[in-house]
Order: sequence, then C-alpha cells, then structure tokens
Amino acid sequence: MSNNFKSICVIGLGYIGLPTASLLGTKGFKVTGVDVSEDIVNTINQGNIHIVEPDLDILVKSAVNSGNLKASLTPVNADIFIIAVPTPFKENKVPNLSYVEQAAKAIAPYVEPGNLVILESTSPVGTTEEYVAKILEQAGHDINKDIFIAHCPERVLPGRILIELVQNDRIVGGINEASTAKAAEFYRSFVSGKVLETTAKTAELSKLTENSFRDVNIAFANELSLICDKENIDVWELIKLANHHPRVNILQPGPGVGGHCIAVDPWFIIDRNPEQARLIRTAREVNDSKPDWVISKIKEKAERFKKPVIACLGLAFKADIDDLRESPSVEIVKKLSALNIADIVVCEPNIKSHPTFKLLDLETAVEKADIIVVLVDHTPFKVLSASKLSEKIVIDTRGIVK
Ligand code: SAJ
Repeated sequence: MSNNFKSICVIGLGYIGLPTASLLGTKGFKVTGVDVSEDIVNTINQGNIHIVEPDLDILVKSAVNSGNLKASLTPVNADIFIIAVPTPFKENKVPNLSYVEQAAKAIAPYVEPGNLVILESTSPVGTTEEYVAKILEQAGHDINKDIFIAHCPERVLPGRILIELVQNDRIVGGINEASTAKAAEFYRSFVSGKVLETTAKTAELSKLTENSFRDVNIAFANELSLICDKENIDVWELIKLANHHPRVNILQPGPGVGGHCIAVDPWFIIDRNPEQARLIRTAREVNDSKPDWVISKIKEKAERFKKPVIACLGLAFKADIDDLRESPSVEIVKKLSALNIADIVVCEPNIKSHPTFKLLDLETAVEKADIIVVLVDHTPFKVLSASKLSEKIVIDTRGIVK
C-alpha cells in the first residue's frame, strides 16, 4: 500500500466503481463507495452485488465483512477520490458530462490539501482539465499547489474485470507533473501491469483511441459479412483463412456493436474533430446499421410463413454477460416485435426476467421456433448444431452453429 494514501472515496458503484472499490478494500485501503441509488448502497452494505461479473460477489463480501468497504449516499473525507461515473452521449451523439460534473461538485467540499482526485470515467479530451479541475478550482482549491488531479482511464473488459484491474497496463495523465507522479504511485501500489505516465489530455485520447480502433476493426468484419452474404461466401470461413496470414487479424462480425464503450467512445472523438474523424465516423455508421440489415434478413425469411415463431437467442451485448445496455440484440428484438410479422420468443440465460420480453429456456425456444436467430454467442448456445436444426431456418449472426 502507498505510504501516504490510506482512505479512498469511489464515486459511482457501477461496473467499474464497484470492482475497483472492492479490490482496493481487499488491498488494505479504507474505502467508501458512493452511489446515488439507495438500493445499490443497501445491497452492497449487505455484502451483495447488483451486477453480474465473475467473482465480484466474493470480493465485495470479503471487503464489506472486513470493514474496509462501506457504501454511502454521500461522499466522505478521504486521501484519494476516484470518479467512476457513466459518460454517455445525448440524443445527438454529443457527450453528456453531467454525471462527471455532479461527481466533481459532490466531492469538492470533502477534498483537502494533499488529496488526489482521479477521473477514471472514459472522457472526451479536455474533461479532466475543463470540468474536474475547473470545478475544484471554482470551489476554492488551488489546483496547482494544494491538490493533485489526474485521469486514469479504466480499460477492463466486462467478464474479466477483476483480472484486468490488476494485470492491465494503466495510462496515467495528470494536469501537471506532480499530479501524474502521485497518481502513478497510487496505481503502482496495486497494479501488476505497467503504469505509463503522460498528460491528462493524452490519457483521455488514448482510451478513446483504443475503443475506436476496435470499432473500426469490427466495422471491417461487419462490412465483410455484407459482401460475403451477397457473394454467397461463408464469412467465418473467409476470416479464418485470411487470419492465417501472419500480419492479418480480422475480428468477428456480429449483429452490431453494443455496450456502453465501443459504440459510444468514438463519438467523443468525432464530436470534437468532425472534419478529421472520417474513418471513425464511417465505422460507427457501418456498425450502427448492422441491426437493420439483420432485421431485413429475418423479414426475408419470415415472408415464407403466415405467422412464424421466431426464437431470438440472446439479448446481452456480448457473450456470457447479463449486460443489455446498448445491445444490438435488444434493438433487433424490439424492432422485430414492432413489425408484428411473427410470434417472437426470447432466450437469455443470463437474466431472470425482462420487462418487455417473455423469456424461455433454450430447449423450449428452439422447439417452438420456425426461425432461429442467434444474436449472442453465449456458451450455452454452442450446443446448437446445424444437423439437428435442419427442419428450421437458422440465421446465425455470430457464426456459432456448426
Ligand atoms: N464485437 C464484435 N466482434 C468482435 C468483437 C466484439 O461484434 O470481434 C462486439 C461485441 O459483441 C459487443 C461489442 O463489440 O457488442 C463490444 O464488445 P468488446 O468485447 O469488444 O468490448 P467491451 O465493450 O466489452 O469492452 C471494451 C474493451 N475495449 C477494448 O477491447 C479496446 C475494454 O477493454 C474497455 O475497458 C471497455 O470497452 C470500456 O469500458 O471502454
């Protein structure tokens, strides 16, 4: 543990804040996790969790039981403040920084000289300086003398969060050199990967760049899937073959790109650099148009029936998680239902119920279906085999039915 830092206040107890808070709690820090939701605060204080992530339940229970993790509705004094709130975009794809603003305003009265404030939320270039530092300065802090402020973007992959929180390299960028050094010292106390030092703005853009890189590469795979469909070529076989080249590594096509990161972050670059970010914008458009293309394929097949039963397999935005945020599968099922051309049944093994869709188990959904649409490559779906489904029409957006 870092010598000077003993207590930590984490703002936002979601997919990043909660794993971070509980991990730090088990590393000897006294952690207070703050969230605006009373339900979340109560759940955590009982040693339980409100999200699905491998091993997170064990970690939270152990941190809470040891007395090192407490959840609260309001911030407390601490040596370090970590802001891990969402940074979504508004209707017009303009970043919505209101949660960051609220978080910075909420901690301002509790920050004291010598404290370190870290923004972990994925943020447009300039947010650390123009929002966090500015708000703390307006609250009366001398941001270049009294306190340290840095950005350290989270880079963990949902499903592997606890492993990646420790093992990933981290990029730390302060608003000045002293802030960078303080923040880097803190991360080095619990990260086994490299802690790389830079400026706040470079750290912000590096995170956006990583997710845009992935988005552009998925768009390439999605574009190939349209070309292959037209040419009647198996896109999965094509990619497998092309990837034998030592310098080619094509990603996988799917029903679109979901989640709260890859489908969002590129817009933060485009918003500030509309004339330069041409490829990044096109990739976003290619990926965003994929759900409608999948729907058109389903419609084409459904026309052969009077009113078919369509089994949609998977709602999550990717395999083996319960997270439905920005999920192309949800978009597809919703739009398909609105067309009223079929009876839609849904199977999503990672959630217990859904407010709009009635969920069935895999066997029942498949048995009832005339058309099976694989939307997510969840492990339990991998038992599906083409030979056993020969009576049915299968639209496999993930290439798992062999
Ligand atoms: N997807 C494809 N084809 C692929 C890979 C992914 O269609 O070959 C789709 C997925 O199905 C999903 C979406 O892309 O809908 C995003 O999934 P993902 O696994 O690529 O990424 P996320 O959103 O779960 O997490 C990403 C990660 N970023 C990178 O890999 C560069 C993670 O490290 C970041 O911390 C996270 O975004 C974040 O919070 O920003």
